[in-house]
Amino acid sequence: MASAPLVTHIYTADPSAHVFEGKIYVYPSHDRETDIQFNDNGDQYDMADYHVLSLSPPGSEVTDHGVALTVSDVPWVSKQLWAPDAATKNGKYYLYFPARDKEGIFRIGVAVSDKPSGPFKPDAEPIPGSFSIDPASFVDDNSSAYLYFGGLWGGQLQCWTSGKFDDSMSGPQEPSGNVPALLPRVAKLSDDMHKFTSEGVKEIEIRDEHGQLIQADDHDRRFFEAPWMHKYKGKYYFSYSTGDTHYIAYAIGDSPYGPFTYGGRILEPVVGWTTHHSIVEFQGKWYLFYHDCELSKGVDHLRSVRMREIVYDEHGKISLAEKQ
Ligand code: FUB
Repeated sequence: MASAPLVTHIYTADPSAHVFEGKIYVYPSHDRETDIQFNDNGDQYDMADYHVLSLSPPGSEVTDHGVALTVSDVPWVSKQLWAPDAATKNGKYYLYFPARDKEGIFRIGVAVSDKPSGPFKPDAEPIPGSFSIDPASFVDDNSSAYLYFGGLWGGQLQCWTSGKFDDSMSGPQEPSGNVPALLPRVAKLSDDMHKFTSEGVKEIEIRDEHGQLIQADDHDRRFFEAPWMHKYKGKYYFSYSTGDTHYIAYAIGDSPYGPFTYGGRILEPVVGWTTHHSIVEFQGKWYLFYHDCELSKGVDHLRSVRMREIVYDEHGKISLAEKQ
């Protein structure tokens, strides 16, 4: 059972939801019409700006705050403003966004605003040391802030296994066989939220019930893209898309760095190839934000953001609430 799209006047995808100033703010990609044919490199996702949405309470009218950042605002970007996220600290709001630089390599930028709705002013350069796609920010109870990121195939994570960009690995490639799957990444953010700390970028381990790393051939459980972090009852929940098997899965750990143990699936495949989500608590209830292509009748790069309530059982396992 799908919920209604949050908005229908524009196509939106990759929703990152947060509660700021007592409202739910959603930071989605802004999908647009393009003649680019579907391919496994994701060239058809040719987005050029971001809009910010807000609502309070769930079910109420959604406000589109208009263009918050556009590709021409960002000196280092060539194209493809993909899945963003936002965070607040020190009284400011930070928008984290992936895009291809002038060499066609995905990097992650940061832009700042005094308001959660933007407009956001971007830094002139991407975050030093950043790469790949799908940044997801998480500010812990002690105010330490982290950026999770990574995505395979068009998202280029497989190009960075040596630590340097390897163009020969571009496109729909990843390890196969009984070897560990590629691992998502996390970096602690500096106090000013503009850089990674000297800790650098770390890999995040996702393990099975026996403590073994999820293997590359385990496409139902291995990380593909769309990381998200939330905390529930003191546990860290790392959730993600499995990509070519189209699930939203999650893993649970005791630290923001992991390791995380695979916990199950939150969302089965939706209409469309991609699946991407976020999880947020609002007024004591928990919500999953996600997208699908029902409104565009399956056109893969024209997606719509939706939300559904989720619940936890006594063991901390997540499922969609039956009654929505
Ligand atoms: O929207 C472009 C890409 O599609 C995102 O970065 C991925 O997570 C997938 O949703």
